[in-house]
Amino acid sequence: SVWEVAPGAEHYTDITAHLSLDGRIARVAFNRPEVRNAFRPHTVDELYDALDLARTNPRVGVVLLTGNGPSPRDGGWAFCSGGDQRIRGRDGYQYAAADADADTAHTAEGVDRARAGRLHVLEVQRLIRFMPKVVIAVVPGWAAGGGHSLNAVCDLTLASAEHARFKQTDADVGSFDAGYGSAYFARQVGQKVAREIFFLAREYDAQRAYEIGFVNEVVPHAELESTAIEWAREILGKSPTAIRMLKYAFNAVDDGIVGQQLFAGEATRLAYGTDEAVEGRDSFLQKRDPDWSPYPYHF
Ligand code: 1HA
Repeated sequence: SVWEVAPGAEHYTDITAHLSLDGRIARVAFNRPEVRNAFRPHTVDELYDALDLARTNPRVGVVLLTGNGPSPRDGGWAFCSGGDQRIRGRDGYQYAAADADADTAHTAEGVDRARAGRLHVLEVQRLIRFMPKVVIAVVPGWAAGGGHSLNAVCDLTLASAEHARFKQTDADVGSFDAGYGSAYFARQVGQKVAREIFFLAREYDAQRAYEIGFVNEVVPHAELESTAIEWAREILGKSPTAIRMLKYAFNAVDDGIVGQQLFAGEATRLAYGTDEAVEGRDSFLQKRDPDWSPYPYHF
C-alpha cells in the first residue's frame, strides 16, 4: 500500500487517517459506509483532529478528503451524506450517551442530554478553507447535504465516473447551510444553477457536476485514488509559498477581513524575511534609531 496509519489515528472509530509513505500526502476518510458516511458529532471531532494534524504537519502539502466504502450492507459508495439524521435534535446533532448500548446509540433514547447539540461541522469547513494547503475532495459516491457542502469548500474535486452522485438535500430535511455550502457554492457554479440545486434537490451525476463546474475531473472508479495521488504529487512539485499565497488569494475576495487577515499573515511572514524588517527588530533590541536608508520607496 502507499499509505500508513497517521500517528494519532489509531483510535479513530468514525474516520480513518493515513499518510503517504513519504509523509507528504494525508488521506482522511469518513468510515461509516453503512450510513453513506453520515457524520455524528464524534465523527466531526475526529475529522477536525485529523485535519488539524495534517494542517500542523510541516511535511504534509496536500490533503485528500474522501469516504471509505463500499457499504457492507448494499455495496453503495459515499463521500459523505451529511449530518446523521437519526441523532439530530432540536439544538443540533447529539452525542451518544456513554452508557448507550448499540441498539439505542442512534436513537432519541441513546443521546447524551448533558452535552449540547452540535453544528461543529462548520468548524471543519473553516479548517479546510483556512488551512494553507490544498485539500482535494475525492468523491467515490454520494455527496449529499452537509457532505455536499464539504465538497464545496474543498479546493479541488475528483469524482468517480460510475458512482459519484451529488444532491443538496438540505431543504428536504429542514436544514440549511447558509454559508460556504450555498452562498460560496453559488460563486463556483453561478446563481441560477446553485438555486436550482438547493431549491429542487435533484440528483446530479459526476459528468453533470463536471459540466456545471463543481467537479474538476471525472475519473473511472478504479483509478480515483491513484489519480488523486497523481494530482497531489503534481501540486507537491510546486512552490509551497506560491500555493499558500494563491489559496489565500482565491479565498480573500469571498472571505472578507478574515480572508484578508490570512493573506496578510503570509505577507507578514514574507516581510519578516527581508533585511528591512530585520533592521526594524534589531534597532529596537539595540535601543538605537533604525536605519532605513538601504531600503528605497519602490514604485
Ligand atoms: O445542513 C446541515 C448543516 C447546516 C448548518 C450547520 C450544520 C449542518 C450540519 C449538517 C447538515 C446536513 O447534513 S442536513 C442534510 C442531511 N443529509 C441528508 O439529508 C441526506 C440523507 N440521505 C439521503 O438522502 C440518501 O441516503 C442518499 C441520497 C445520500 C443516498 O441514497 P441511497 O443510495 O438510496 O441510500 P439509502 O438507502 O438512502 O441510504 C443507505 C442507508 O444509509 C440507509 O439506512 P437504512 O434506512 O437502510 O437503515 C439510510 O437511512 C442511511 N443514511 C443515509 N444518509 C443518512 C443515513 N442515515 C442517517 N443520516 C444520513 N444523513
